[in-house]
Amino acid sequence: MKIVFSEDHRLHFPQGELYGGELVTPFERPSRMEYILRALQDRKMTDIIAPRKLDMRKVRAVHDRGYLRFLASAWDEWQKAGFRGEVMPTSIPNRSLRQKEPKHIDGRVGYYIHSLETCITAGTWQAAQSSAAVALTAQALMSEGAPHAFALCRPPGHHAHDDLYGGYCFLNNAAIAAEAFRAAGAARVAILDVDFHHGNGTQDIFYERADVLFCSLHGEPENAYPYFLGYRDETGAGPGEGCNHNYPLPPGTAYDRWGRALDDACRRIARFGAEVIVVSLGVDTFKDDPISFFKLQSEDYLRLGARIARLRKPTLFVMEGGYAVAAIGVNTVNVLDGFLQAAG
Ligand code: OKP
Ligand code: ZN
Repeated sequence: MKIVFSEDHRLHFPQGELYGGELVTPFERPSRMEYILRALQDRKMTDIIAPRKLDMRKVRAVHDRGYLRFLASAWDEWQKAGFRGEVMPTSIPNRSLRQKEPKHIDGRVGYYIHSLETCITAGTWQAAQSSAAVALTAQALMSEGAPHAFALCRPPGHHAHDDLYGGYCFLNNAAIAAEAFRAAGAARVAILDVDFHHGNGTQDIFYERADVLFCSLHGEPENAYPYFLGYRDETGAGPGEGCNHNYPLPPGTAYDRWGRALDDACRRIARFGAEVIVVSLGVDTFKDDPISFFKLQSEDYLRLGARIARLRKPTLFVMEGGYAVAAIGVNTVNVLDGFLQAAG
């Protein structure tokens, strides 16, 4: 399997994540990639290439222009305003307030964020762009004939909306790749999001679209981040009605139940007639994940990969979350391994 990866991810490593009223070292940290790379090497998956130059038009096909301008200049503006810490908002246009972009950076940060744990630093924009380039390069390899690929993206993407960042995500790598598959001629694309957290950004981006099916298995929003999206009754709107499927699951969910939801999602994807599948691959469903509450075991990731392979469709894996760092290498590579074995 072709793997795309960029060392630029290191440029994004905030000192702080707002967690339980404290600023802690972010769970989403560079060492995650080192564990995955080591596990790939152990499994002799060494076909790793650097991304091609980023085509911004493909990013603009998904994201709002004002939002991209904001991301590109946020750090510099923050410095110019005389702020000394990392970029974080103080004021958010919640309910009853005007949805209008201010001029001052302190206000603009609030305007473009949806959850406050995520800081922007000097290198964040470059890292986010490289992460999108990783996803787009893997997508291009597939449009050029590869049957599958692994985009080892960092920072992750599935919480990023067209004009909102948060949940460690800035550019929605999976959505950008899905849109690029459409532009390259795939009539129907399915996105299967198996990260522990609901892919609110991806759902929102394609919510009214009939050409992109979105299925997500995740911790139920009553009890899990991102809290404000991901209920079962969110089924799409307008032409996209019936093209969005959420599988919210309770604390303690193990593979018996999780696998049944996966099976249902896979049957929907087959029925939808997807020509290509983008998998938002998070392994924070693992039993020891520090911020999640599912109970998957390392061997379950082999079964996950094998189930996806049984769809017999070109498949792009895009890395999302997973924070039990010592185990994320084995778990991630198990998905790819299970997929390759079953794909034959
Ligand atoms: C990103 B990805 C938990 C707080 C959660 C943000 C989590 C973002 C997850 N108590 N904060 O989907 O893995
Ligand atoms: Zn997650």
